[in-house]
Amino acid sequence: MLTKKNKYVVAVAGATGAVGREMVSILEERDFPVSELVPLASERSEGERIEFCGKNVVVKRLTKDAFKGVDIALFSAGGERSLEFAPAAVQSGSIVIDNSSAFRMDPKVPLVVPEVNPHAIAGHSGIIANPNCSTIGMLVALKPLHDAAQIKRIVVTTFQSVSGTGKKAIDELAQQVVALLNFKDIEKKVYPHQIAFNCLPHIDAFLENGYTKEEMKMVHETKKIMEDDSIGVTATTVRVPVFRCHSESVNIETEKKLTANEARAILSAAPGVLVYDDPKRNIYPLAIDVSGKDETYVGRIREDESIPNGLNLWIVSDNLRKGAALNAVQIAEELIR
Ligand code: NAP
Ligand code: 3JN
Repeated sequence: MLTKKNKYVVAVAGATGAVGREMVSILEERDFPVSELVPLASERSEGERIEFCGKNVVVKRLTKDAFKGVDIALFSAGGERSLEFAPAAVQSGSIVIDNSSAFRMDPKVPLVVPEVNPHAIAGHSGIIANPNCSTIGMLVALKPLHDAAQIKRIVVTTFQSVSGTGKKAIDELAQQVVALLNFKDIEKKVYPHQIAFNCLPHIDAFLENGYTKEEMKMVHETKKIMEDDSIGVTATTVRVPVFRCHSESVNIETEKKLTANEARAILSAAPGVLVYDDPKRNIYPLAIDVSGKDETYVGRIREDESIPNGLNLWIVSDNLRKGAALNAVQIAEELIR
């Protein structure tokens, strides 16, 4: 349990990464009551400085001893590090909010999107898991529709930005674009194919069933967060040459009929959702506009004319914010409330 305090010691494991840096800036932006920030990373970053609230805080090495006195530990240093260090952090008395997939499907670990299932936080025993970025964006928009009309099936195709892969992938896209525009050869270190000016239907490892791990994360995590195993989910996840924000084309089939206007009205009142849907004026969510925003943007809301009760939606959210760092900080805010 977290003891109520005026301010908390907060560690960020993976503080030098794409998600970790965003966590640090969101803690500051949202005025999270931090008495001390403890940025942790690998030995490569030991001694580097991270700016937080006007101060330069020295990055320490992630070790099992690093969590003494830490109240809340935000983890975004990869699944292996979470498996190795999160139990030690809990042992030291910290509550861990973990961004990796390491504990997401553990029945003892709540998997939380605060707009969808905040009540699940109460059941934690030291670790709370943050879902995958593609799942978070989709469910912020779909939960209110599920409450209104009971979703039976979800068919989703994602268009995921390179920042979802981390800082090396951001550099790879930038370098490939510059190289190609200068008629030079490209280097491929992060992705198996050229990502510049290309779309890769491949995110994370392929599984025996032909899907990727990313696709199956969306299937399993959706059922757990919505607390409804009856929802059918099928996903195709695609990496696109966009720096930031994941876009998703989502088709849902519902038990009860919802018109596009009814869906628009429900989503307009939903927490964390912004309806951005006026195609006649070329208004629909775009990755470049949603970048840096907290809300999940929804547009292109249409009835699926091929079935009696179906809707199509275009959902865009900032993968580093709502898809990762912001969702984790919102969980921490719920914890201290
Ligand atoms: P990234 O930009 O590559 O950053 C990785 C971070 O982990 C860096 O701070 C790195 O430290 C640290 N790290 C790596 N190996 C380490 C080690 N052996 N010991 C200690 N620290 C180590 O990656 P990212 O995009 O921020 O993602 C990090 C993790 O967050 C992912 O692996 C994933 O589990 C999770 N994530 C979740 C979502 C989501 O959907 N919710 C989205 C993206 C990422 P150095 O700088 O010292 O190398
Ligand atoms: O690729 C993306 O857009 C999201 C990536 C998420 C990710 C990257 C590396 C490891 C994850 C995740 O959160 O599912 C993991 C992981 O399995 O922890």
